[in-house]
Amino acid sequence: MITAVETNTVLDIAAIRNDFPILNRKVKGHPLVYLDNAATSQKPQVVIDALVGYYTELNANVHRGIHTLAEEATAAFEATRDALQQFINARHREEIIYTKGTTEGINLVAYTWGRSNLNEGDEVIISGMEHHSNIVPWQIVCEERKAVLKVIPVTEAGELDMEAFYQLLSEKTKIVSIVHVSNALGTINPVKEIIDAAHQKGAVVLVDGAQSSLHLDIDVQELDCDFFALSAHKMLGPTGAGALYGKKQLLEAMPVFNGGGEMIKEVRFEKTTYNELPYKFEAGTPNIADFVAFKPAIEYINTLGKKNMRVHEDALLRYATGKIKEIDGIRIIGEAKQKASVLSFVIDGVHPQDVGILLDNKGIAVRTGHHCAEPLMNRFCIPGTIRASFAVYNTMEEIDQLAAGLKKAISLLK
Ligand code: 7TS
Repeated sequence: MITAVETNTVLDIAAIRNDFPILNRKVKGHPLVYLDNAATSQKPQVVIDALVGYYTELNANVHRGIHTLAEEATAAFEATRDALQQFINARHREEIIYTKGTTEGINLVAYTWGRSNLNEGDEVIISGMEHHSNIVPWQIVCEERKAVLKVIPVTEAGELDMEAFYQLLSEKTKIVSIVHVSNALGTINPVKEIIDAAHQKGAVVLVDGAQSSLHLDIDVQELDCDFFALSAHKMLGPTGAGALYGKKQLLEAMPVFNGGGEMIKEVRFEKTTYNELPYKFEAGTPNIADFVAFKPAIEYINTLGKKNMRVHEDALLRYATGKIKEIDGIRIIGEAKQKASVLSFVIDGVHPQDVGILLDNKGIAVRTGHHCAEPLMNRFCIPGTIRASFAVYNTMEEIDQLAAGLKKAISLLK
């Protein structure tokens, strides 16, 4: 029997909860229990204030005007790039390309680096636990360039089969594109080992950091990854903003992505020349407000400290895992040794969606389904899972409510 667990965190979780106004709302008459953080995190008041403040005080287009608003908006917009550079420890600020999110970052690499570097017979390695956004762009570009997509299998425990990876890796491998933390299993993958091995064969590596950038310390220079993609909305920030890190030399050699304003130096009908990094990849008016409000999210994470957050999140995961295992008929999917903040499970004879609906009736938000990782679900021969994913503002009491809600749902559905 699992009883209350000490989180040993130095953080004041009750005070942190007060920073997130949405946590005060009720759903179907019950206090919201938000356990869908892997889909998107909630936003602290400082981020909401920055969004409102931008439209109240600053709104102007960036990089184009000499009037005061344009200058202030540009400064606020660009300040986030500096914050991001520090956040992931990139060597140069121009290595931070603004994107709409992880999906766009991966597509950017596939369509620019991929189209100019992949040739017939070359190989791209991904894994069996990728989100669709790290599968489909590679399928598209492999088909176009007649390259071959190879997939690292996933073990029963939900870890990468590293022996199989070493067998797949060869001089034919041109890129390995790999998820850092699986959104469906919570597995933390050994990306440093993968990067070092890929580099020895002359391949580059893209790390999908959608799920890791809030929970793990990210140092792109130490990792030595060639690309790293992240989304603001999974890091307490707004939707519609994200970043792609790329090593400067690679980004400089890559062809442009979208064409339009901002990404050009000079446009002539005969020939157009392109802007320097990072603007060469940033065509059109961006989500200015969202990038401005991304900075306070990064600062908020820095103030709490990722290590402190991890202590609490790991305690939540341990406690939830123990609680769920006590319930008859529940099977956890993904029991890797290294996990972060995600607990996926199935219940014998019960469809995940039915459980999700019953939990929602109690105000408990979980995600059910394939989590945009259909091949992974097929690997485990299941239609989907019930996924509870945790963030720093979640509590042990919320996990107790989840466990009670699950017991009730099972008694109704079985
Ligand atoms: N990669 C991983 C590992 C993800 O978890 C997600 C989103 C993406 C890429 C795409 O990120 P986006 O911000 O561009 O959409 N994952 C989820 C999820 O688990 N539930 O909803 C979205």
